[in-house]
Amino acid sequence: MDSAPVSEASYLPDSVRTSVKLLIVGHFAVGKTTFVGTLSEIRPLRTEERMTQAGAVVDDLAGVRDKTTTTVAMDFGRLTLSEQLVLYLFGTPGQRRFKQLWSDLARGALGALVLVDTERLEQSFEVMDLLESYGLPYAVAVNQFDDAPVFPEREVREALDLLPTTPLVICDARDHASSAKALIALVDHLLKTDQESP
Ligand SMILES: Nc1nc2c(ncn2[C@@H]2O[C@H](COP(=O)(O)OP(=O)(O)O)[C@@H](O)[C@H]2O)c(=O)[nH]1
Ligand SMILES: [Mg+2]
Repeated sequence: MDSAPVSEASYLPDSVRTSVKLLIVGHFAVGKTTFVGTLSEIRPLRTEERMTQAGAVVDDLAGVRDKTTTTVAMDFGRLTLSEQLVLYLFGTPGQRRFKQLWSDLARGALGALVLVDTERLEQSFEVMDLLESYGLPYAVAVNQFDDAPVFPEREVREALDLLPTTPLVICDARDHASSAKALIALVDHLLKTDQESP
């Protein structure tokens, strides 16, 4: 049993007025669990399982680095952005067989951060199509793996067919400041989109 003391950060201050649900999405092994773990101020809830040979039939493991566990339902974390604003982060699996789960997770979500890997950009289309079908605004963050190619922003935008208004940032999902910056790019985008809508 884990008997770590509950830290003060586990409790929300009374000043919090707004809570926002955000999805952290992307294809298999793009860094969603890492990202939520890096940013969450509470011990993130994870539903990881060891990957099995049986899963290899349904999950496309091509190009996946040394990964031995996979998220079977979702990751959940919390980040207090200011005294008034708290973000709830839902890491949402990108495997095709989890599409059903999306309709539940998308409910009440204000937007999504799409993590992408420059090694496998084409694998991000499926998840961006899903977001568009739910009408969820999103920002894109390249999770820059050490061994992945570095492309100029313009080329990534072109390859992903992004709208000029869709924010594109580069992050390292293992780094707190860099991941927070990516999330703030999304929050800024959502605030702008909200102001523009009638
Ligand atoms: N080098 C590097 N490795 C990363 C980064 N983000 C995640 N990883 C590793 O990539 C693997 C897949 O990450 P994970 O968070 O489980 O991906 P998920 O399937 O999207 O939840 C894990 O072994 C991570 O430790 C990153 O920014 N750089
Ligand atoms: Mg995961």
